Order: sequence, then C-alpha cells, then structure tokens
Amino acid sequence: MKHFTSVKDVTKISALVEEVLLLKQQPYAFKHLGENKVLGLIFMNPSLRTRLSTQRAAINLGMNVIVMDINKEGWKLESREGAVMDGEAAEHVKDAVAVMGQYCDIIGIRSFPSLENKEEDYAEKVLNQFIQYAGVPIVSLESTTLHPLQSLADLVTIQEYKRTPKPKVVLTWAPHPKALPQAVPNSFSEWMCHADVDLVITHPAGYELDEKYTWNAKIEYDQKKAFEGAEFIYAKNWSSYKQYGKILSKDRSWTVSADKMKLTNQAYFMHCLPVRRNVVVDDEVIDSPQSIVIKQAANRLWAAQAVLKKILENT
Ligand code: SN0
Repeated sequence: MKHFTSVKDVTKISALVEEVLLLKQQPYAFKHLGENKVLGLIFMNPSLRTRLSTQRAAINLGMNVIVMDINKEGWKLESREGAVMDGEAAEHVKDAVAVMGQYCDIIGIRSFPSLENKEEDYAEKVLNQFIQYAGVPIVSLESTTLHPLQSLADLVTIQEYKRTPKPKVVLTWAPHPKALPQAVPNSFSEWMCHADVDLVITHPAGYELDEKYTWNAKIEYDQKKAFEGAEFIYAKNWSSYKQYGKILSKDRSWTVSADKMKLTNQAYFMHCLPVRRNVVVDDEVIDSPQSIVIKQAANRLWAAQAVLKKILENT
C-alpha cells in the first residue's frame, strides 16, 4: 500500500480485515518493521481516538512518532497557488509539507472541511497537497470527505459481532447542535457498499449523501421502518451535502432511543465517538450491553496498525 486515503487504496478488503484481526492477536510480532522509521501526525483539527490509536499503533510496530498540532504550533499556512504572500500566512503549504517529508517516513494528516464551499472541500485540496509535496506515504486521519481509518475499524467490528452472514446494517442520521462534516458517513457507506452487508441509510429529506459513496445502499426516510430487523445501528450526525454545510433539522425525534432499538433484531449500537449523549443517542442505549462503541474505538488501534504495517512493508 502506498497511501491510505480511501477504500480505493486497498487491494483486497477481506485481506486487510484479516490483517487487523491478526495484529489484535499478535500486537508486537512486527516490531522490527518500524525500526528507525518516523511517523509524523499532523493535526489541523482536534482528535482523541485517531491521535492516540495511531500513535500507539506506530509504537507497536517499533516506530517513533512526532505529533504536531499545526494550527497552534506552526506558522500560518498559505494554500493558494501563486498567492502573493503579503498577508498573515508566513509559509506556503507546499514548502511546509516538502520539509515534513524530509523528517518523516510516513505522514498522517487530519484536515476537516470548511463546510462553506462544496467544490473546494470535495476537491480534497489539503490531502492532495500532502500527497503531491511530501514525497512519502500519506495516511488520512480524516480528510474533508472521508475517514477511512474509522471505517476499517467499523468494518472489523461488524465482522466480529455479526450473527448472520449478511447482516442488516443501518446508518442513521441523528440530531446535533453543530454542523458536522459528511466524512464519517461518506466513508462508512463507501466501505459498507463493498462489504457483505445489507446497508440501509436513514435520514430526514435533504440529508442525502454524495451518491458516489452510497451507490449500493438503500435510502429509507422512515427511521422506524429502517430500524426493523437491523443487526447494527450506526448513528452519526452530518450536515447537509445538498444544501452544503447547512443544518436542516435538529429534530430530537431522530435521537436513538431504547424504544427504537426495540424495533431492531437486538441490534448492536455503534458510533465513532465523540458523541453528544442524549442528543444523538440516549444514555439508556449507549450504556446498555448492546452498545459496542468502546470495542469499536478499541479496534481503531488495530486498524491503524494494519495500515501502517502495509505501508511499511512497501517502503
Ligand atoms: C467529527 C466529525 O467528523 O463529525 C469527528 C468524528 C470522528 N466530529 C466532531 O467534530 C464533533 C464535534 C462536536 O462538537 O460534537
């Protein structure tokens, strides 16, 4: 594997899932692979799971890690091509990234969308600048449109907990006070469309995701109907893709409640975290034995380790 930015970078998804499960059994079996190698983790936005799990994953592989919160600790960066830099920005992204590539063998980058300009966000400018200028493999730590490390962990979690060969998996929109990216649901849908699951996405009208990621999913506007017979409920808020970045609804009747969970086939509850309790999901659900959010978060480590291992084996 060269870069890891979407499911498209994976040659065989089932083999990568096996790799994740192998590392979970033998975390330190490949400690030699990362000897004298450095992973740089560059954050333009907050992170808890991604930062800690990817750092731990690198340590398990014998790598050293440099972490930088670039907005707080770095120079203000210019990203426009041909810009006359007489304003606030002290350094161009292309220079900064090329320099990072001199110190790091693999670079992870987190860059959220502005949620103001759909074309710009969906062009993945920052991620592509890293790929273009770093000269080393790039791992997405959640880009403007996708969160593949999360989706790989989600897929592995579903693989571990499924009770039927082709489980019904429901991605449900849920309310939230803030406008959030579409990266997690886009990515979850993208991976699930390639997996052996029956994917149903439920959301209020106007919250349709980019069809590029939902081609193999059924869209059901009635949340209760969607929940019927589900084996997994994956809750997530996102802002509108059509009316780009807008909050069209804060309707609490979409909150995942214990009553709604009763409609499912004793479904497991999943969420990528961080989660707004009693807005996205009621305490009663997330604190119930059916909730696997912590197991899901735990799998972030093995997912990240499998991806780093694949990249290290290729360098
Ligand atoms: C991010 C998102 O893409 O939705 C990261 C999820 C892994 N979530 C948030 O930004 C939540 C912010 C909040 O205030 O709840």
